Amino acid sequence: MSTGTPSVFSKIIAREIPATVVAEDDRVIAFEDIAPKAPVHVLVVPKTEQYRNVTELAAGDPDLLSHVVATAQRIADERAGGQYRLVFNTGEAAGQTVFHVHAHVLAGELQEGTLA
Ligand code: D5M
Repeated sequence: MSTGTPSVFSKIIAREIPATVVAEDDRVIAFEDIAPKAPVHVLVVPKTEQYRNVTELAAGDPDLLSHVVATAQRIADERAGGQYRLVFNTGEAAGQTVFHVHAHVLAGELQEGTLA
C-alpha cells in the first residue's frame, strides 16, 4: 500500500524533479542514484507507487518484479559485463529511506562499509 503522498521517485517519473534517466518503458524507470555507492549505481523503479517494498511487489505483481530484474540485468549487461549486485532495502532498520519499491543495481567496487 502506498502512503498517499507522491514519493520522490514519482516526482522523477512525472519529470517534476530532475534525474539522469538511463532506461524507461511503460512499467519502469531507471536512473542514476543521487549518492552513488559504487561506480555503477542505478535505481530501477516501478512506475506504480502501489508497492512500498519488494515483498509487497512480489505478492501483488510478480510479473512486474520479474520485469524490474530483467531491466536491472540489461543495464548491468550494458555497463558492467552482466556482473552486478541487486539490492532491495526493506524497512527502515535495513536502511530503506524511500517507501516506493526500488532495486539498487550496483557494479564495481562498493564504497567501504556499505551494502547499498
Ligand atoms: O534508497 C533510496 C535511494 O534513493 C538512495 O540511495 C538515494 C536515492 N535518491 C533519493 N533521492 C533521489 C533523487 N532525487 N535522485 C536520485 N536518487 C535519489 P533506499 O534503499 O530507500 O535507502
